[in-house]
Amino acid sequence: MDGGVRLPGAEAKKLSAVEGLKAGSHRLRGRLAEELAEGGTQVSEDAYNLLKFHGSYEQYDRETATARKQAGQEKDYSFMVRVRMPGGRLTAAQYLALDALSDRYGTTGLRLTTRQGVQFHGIPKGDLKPAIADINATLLTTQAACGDVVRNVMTTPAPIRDTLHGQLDAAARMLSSALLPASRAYHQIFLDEESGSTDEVEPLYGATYLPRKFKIGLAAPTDNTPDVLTNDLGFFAICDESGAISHYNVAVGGGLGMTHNNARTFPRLADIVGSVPAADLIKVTEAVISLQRDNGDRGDRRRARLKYVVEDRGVDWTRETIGSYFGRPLDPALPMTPIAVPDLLGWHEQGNGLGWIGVPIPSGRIDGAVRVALREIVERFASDPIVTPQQDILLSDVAPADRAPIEAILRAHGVALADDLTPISRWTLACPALPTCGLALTEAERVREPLIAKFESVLASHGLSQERISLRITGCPNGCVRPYAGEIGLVGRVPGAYAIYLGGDFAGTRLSFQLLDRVKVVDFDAIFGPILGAFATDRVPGEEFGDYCARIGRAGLLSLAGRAEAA
Ligand code: SRM
Ligand code: SF4
Repeated sequence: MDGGVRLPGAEAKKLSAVEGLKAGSHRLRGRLAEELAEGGTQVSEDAYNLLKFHGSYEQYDRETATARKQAGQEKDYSFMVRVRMPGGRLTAAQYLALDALSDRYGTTGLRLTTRQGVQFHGIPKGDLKPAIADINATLLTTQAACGDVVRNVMTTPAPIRDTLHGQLDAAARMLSSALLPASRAYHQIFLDEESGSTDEVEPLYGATYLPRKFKIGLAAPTDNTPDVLTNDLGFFAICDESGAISHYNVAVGGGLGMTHNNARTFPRLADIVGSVPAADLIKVTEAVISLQRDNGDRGDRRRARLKYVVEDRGVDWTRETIGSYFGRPLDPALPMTPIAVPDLLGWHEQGNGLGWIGVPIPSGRIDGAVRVALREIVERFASDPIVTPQQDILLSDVAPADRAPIEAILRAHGVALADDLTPISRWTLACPALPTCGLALTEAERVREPLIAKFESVLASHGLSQERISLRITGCPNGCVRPYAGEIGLVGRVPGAYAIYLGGDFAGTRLSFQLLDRVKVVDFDAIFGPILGAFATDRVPGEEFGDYCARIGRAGLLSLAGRAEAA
């Protein structure tokens, strides 16, 4: 796929071009500073790849590309910028600064991401440096929000003021800052830090950083909203009798991206390989990162994630090898309470006399009236927002007396609150897809509402309107809203058609399977109608939809849908 370079060594292996780029980039600098100063609307391919490490993607408006080409014009280029904010936590001041930034640089509002980040779309090349500098002025960063490094660290978002949640929040922040690259490239290119060495030692990452992106999530088993098992490295907190975290169970090798028609690529959930005392969190994290640094496939970027190392070498090898980096074998995994995903929308108590309201944000898009409402609330009540892995926002630290005025502001701006929505609408995720995502094969965010309406009507016809079902829609198989870990996954295939995935569980502990490929949206009713109808009548008491699908299996579901021939 990539051009490739060969590095010296007995077993010279063809490395992907990005490996050569990283090695020769002087710790992620390349000619980025020069290119950003050169004017124009786009950057070179090398700069495109290095920019990711600093939190930005060059994109173009896919909608106008063909017409512009026919008119002899270049594509409408702009830059997406992603903020790294562990656990999705923002202060009120930071939120307001990000909101103001959207006006200053004319972006399409703020977009909350499935990894608890915030993205801006539509920043012109000439504004990239000042926009990133402005984000840093809020004490946030875009450094390592993308690229072959540890990405935004996720954790349970609920602002419950107990020891467990406080420790998880602190752990996510600690890991996030400890795992930033040592290179000062970012500070020199975007923040005008004076140049010093351009070949800093990267003690953990090394000169070529990691083979691929690396994702970390931490959770309490009682709140797996971060879908911890879909991360390269996941942690489940184990508490002692006082309620403090004493240990973590360590899960390794999750990841969801795959390529249609390439069976060598596949989604995978992480395996729990053991446990460590809480004090060893950073040490075991560095051990797992080192394992991936030294063993991940640097020749094929489609197969470079840690999940393929774990799958190819086996879980036992992985456990032992982590132990050798860690300095001793991991302890056996500890018993956990069942993994669950609670509903964080609506009003909740924090445990300190204050409360939070979870406000549903369809596809995480904060624009128009909802943006005005959130700004007014955060300004007036100094509530600190938290982005959830479901692309929603929690407004924390609300005094009991402020609940009614906050709700009134939301209502005055026509913001749908949790109680106004059906469960399927509350639990639907959709990725940006068209027109910004360069990899999108189909629509996702822009068909979210019509698809929900379709499901709502089928569910209503079977008396299932109040059934909690998770629906995840993506514009391609990369899996950005974790479609293979939900109950219904619709994965973009060709325009107007999706692959259907079923049988995952709500709590994110079981992968789904592909029921059918290339299903046109007009055929959804004919497929989901009979399956949901059978679920309504044949489920065992308390059985959830994902569990029902797993129990009936692919062949059974296909026969219900009248597609037995596809089995
Ligand atoms: Fe993602 C690439 C958006 C979470 C798997 N993802 C992309 C890009 C950057 C497209 C590109 O490479 O040109 C998308 C930008 C679209 C746009 O216009 O904004 C994109 N991914 C997103 C976001 C914004 C989706 C959302 O609706 O929120 C999420 C940003 C999270 C963040 O703040 O960091 C996002 N992406 C995910 C997740 C979910 C997660 O991490 O919990 C996954 C699946 C888990 C995983 O990594 O396996 C995910 N994105 C991918 C992949 C496949 C990676 C793989 O190794 O298989 C790609 C493609 C790639 O890296 O080559 C990708
Ligand atoms: Fe783009 Fe595909 Fe990710 Fe959607 S799932 S944002 S289409 S890469």
